[in-house]
Amino acid sequence: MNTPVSYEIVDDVGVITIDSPPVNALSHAVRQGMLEAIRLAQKDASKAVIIRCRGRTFIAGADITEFGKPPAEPSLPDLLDEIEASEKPVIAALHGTALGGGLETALASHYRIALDSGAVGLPEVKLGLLPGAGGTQRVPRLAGLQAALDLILSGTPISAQRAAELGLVDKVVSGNLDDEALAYARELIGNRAPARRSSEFDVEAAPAGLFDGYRSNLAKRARGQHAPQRIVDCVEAAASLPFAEGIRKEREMFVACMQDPQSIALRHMFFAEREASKVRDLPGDTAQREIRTVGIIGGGTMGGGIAMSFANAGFPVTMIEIDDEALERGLSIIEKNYAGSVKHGKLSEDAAAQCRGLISGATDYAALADADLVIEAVFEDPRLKKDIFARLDDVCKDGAILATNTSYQDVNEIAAATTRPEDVIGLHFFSPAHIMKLLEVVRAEKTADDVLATCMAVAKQIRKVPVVSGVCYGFIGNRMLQGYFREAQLCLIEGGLPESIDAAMFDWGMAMGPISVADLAGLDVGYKARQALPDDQRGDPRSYRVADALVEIGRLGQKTGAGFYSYDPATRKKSSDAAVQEIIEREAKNLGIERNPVAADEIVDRLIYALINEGLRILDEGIAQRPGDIDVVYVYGYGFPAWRGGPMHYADAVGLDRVLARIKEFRRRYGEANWTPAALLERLAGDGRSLTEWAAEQNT
Ligand code: 3H9
Repeated sequence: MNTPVSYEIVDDVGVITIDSPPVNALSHAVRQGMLEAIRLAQKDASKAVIIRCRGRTFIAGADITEFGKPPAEPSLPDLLDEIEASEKPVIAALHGTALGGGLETALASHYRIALDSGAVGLPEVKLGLLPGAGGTQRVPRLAGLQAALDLILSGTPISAQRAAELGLVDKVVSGNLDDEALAYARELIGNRAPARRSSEFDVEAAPAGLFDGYRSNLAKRARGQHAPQRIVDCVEAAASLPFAEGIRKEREMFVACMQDPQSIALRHMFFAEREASKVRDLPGDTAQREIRTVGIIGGGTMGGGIAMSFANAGFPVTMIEIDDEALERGLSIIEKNYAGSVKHGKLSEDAAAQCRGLISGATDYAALADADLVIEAVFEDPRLKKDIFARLDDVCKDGAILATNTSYQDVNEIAAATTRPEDVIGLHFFSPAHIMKLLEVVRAEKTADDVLATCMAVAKQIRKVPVVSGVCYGFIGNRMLQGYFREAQLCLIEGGLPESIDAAMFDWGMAMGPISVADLAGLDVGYKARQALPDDQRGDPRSYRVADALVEIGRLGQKTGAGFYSYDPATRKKSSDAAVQEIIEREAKNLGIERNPVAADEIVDRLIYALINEGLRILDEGIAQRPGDIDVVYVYGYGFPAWRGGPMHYADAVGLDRVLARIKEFRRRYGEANWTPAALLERLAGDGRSLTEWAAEQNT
């Protein structure tokens, strides 16, 4: 039987090797194997012990797939107690990413050597957890309280060099880590180095106000989240209690986090993000096309951001604009964005210049003749898009992938404007495209498998999170948003104010309230779209009258300094505007609506349940592959709080029967047109099944 942990003696050094792909997570088998090995090492002739890993990384943490299952002995804390108690010096040899329980294993060892390309971190907070195997007690002892708080609260890994500066790593080496670790072990043996236990180190005295300062800062920065506050409690315990008591506090807090719905939601997101990049009916070994150069049509905000995303990942990009003036404008926005990245310390001057140097411009489509992937990013005019694709069909080489960044248009129709619809796909980026991580990959009827596989892989290369969507109006994200915005506007005219609607959603956890989002996006966009439609296709008039009235007096949103709010021209700070309240009241009166305040929980339920209901239709139609994909879209593209797990996870957490009952209540109160329960919701709630159960059945 293959065991993930082996033990051997090399000269007088005991070597424990963990080999458990893909990331050497601390599964039950790994913990068991390590325990047996450390016990063997206590009894043999070895004089020191090395813990090292095979494969791409040192231990990347506890095995997240085991969370929520019954605990199996030995627990990680028990194992680490035995490692630390070893009479012989234990040396952890780190490469890759030593994360979470992996770094905690290293900290419970007596000495740490790391490869210079490595990184260490405690990312538990990103899973709604805290380091639960001594991390909150040992890091303060080795690196100090503030460094501990920063490392554990950010969850972001630091380089091996930085870890050495902080005292978390003793030695950083290059070359062959196995050899270096053995040499280090011999050096320690030669020096008769003791088994140096970090639990026995003193903790510095805490500066006055340190912990409360972090707490109040987190109340804003990590609004609504429990794990960060609990982390501060644990580090405070490290400063004030003996090690054993601090560990007890850490355990208690870890268990509280583990059972917290916030952590369940974040763990769901961890796996949903990874699963989303897999296309169900596409074998993992589907051939891919080679992408070396990229063309972008349109140098506006979207085109520029997309160009930057590719250049940042090392792809040469040719950006096409209609004339020199437009091209100049587009390139200068890119220039400004890079300058901003340098100013904010996100890129070095050199790196920014290198990326910028990869973007060139042209006004002739002939410049795209050699491009492997061309992305059209012009404004939403279906005729224009079809013209562009017909021209691309003429100039692009055989096998080039032709993509549209449309947010709404029918990708099948766009594909039909070419003689090669199999090469056409939708790549829907989110603004600002060089920052937002979501990429909806729209698979049209005739999109070839290798085109889809290539785009999923390229998305990862440019550090996006890809989610596959079928073709429908607005794809996954924007289609769902319609009901969400409709309800926001209805709550407004029925009795709310921009501030009360935004506050309800912001307090619930959304990154931004829907009224502020509308101002940011520009009220003229929806207005123009509605004007193009006959009256009977514009939707519920109560849901756009106020917005239309604002557009008609030139209040288009942030860009004109006024929309639902007024904006300070210098700072863009928003403020309420009595004139808007008057317009809301006037329009309500014209529509015969008697305004009454709408409670915050009703606002939240109406907006979120509208999202959920449409999400269920999208699943039923097969537009999204699985509920988790929709969650990824909403968390990465629409500011949905990750700690609520996305709209579909949230629906399961509330209970589909309760969601259905509330939607039926809304149907009774507000009518059939906006509140017909999705058929899938009726079916699942009727059978007492959850979306998670349904998704598992779909996969089998
Ligand atoms: C913890 O340690 C708690 C302790 O403090 C206390 C305990 C008492 N477990 O991301 P990738 C899988 S909490 C199980 O695509 P990359 C992943 O699902 C843990 N599985 O690769 C994927 O599977 P698949 C703290 C894991 O190279 C495959 O590995 N640690 C785990 O882009 C490849 O992953 C963390 O939070 C795991 N811990 O990135 C670290 N990790 O191929 C979480 C990964 O079937 N992990 N998998 O889809 C990461 O951040 C990244 O995976 C890592 C590699 C940077 C390691």
